[in-house]
Amino acid sequence: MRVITFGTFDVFHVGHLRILERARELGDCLSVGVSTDTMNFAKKNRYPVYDQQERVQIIRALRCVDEVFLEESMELKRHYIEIHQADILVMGDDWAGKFDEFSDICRVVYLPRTPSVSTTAIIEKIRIPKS
Ligand code: C2G
Repeated sequence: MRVITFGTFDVFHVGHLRILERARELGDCLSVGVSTDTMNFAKKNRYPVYDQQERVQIIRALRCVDEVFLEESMELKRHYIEIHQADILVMGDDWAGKFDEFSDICRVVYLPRTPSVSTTAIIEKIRIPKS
């Protein structure tokens, strides 16, 4: 079974690791689409802290990950699922229901997010207060 998932994975943390490990356990090959800096800017109006090459390098180094590619656009999801011949699409449940349209070509699974950890919270925690 081939599994695919997508994400930004900025300031990599244990919530990211846990979803990738659980996704990999659903099959025997995990492909990960890492969103580009441009795609993030278009969506959130800010660039990630780590640039796309750094984010790709980190994801590629993980034992639970078999393939990594850049996700250029949300609109290309069907194309990515098809070219990676994915049987299962995994996303965190913050995306619940959002990708059900792909259930005609693969199983769509939303896994519970790891509580109490997020890139935004980490950035807030380490931000040095301006005096
Ligand atoms: N995640 C999680 N637990 C957390 C934080 C994140 O399980 N505490 C999961 C998210 O649900 C997501 C994955 O980790 O499935 C990546 O999260 P983000 O880096 O925030 O990626 P996102 O911006 O949601 O992806 O096509 C989708 C895009 O690439 C956007």
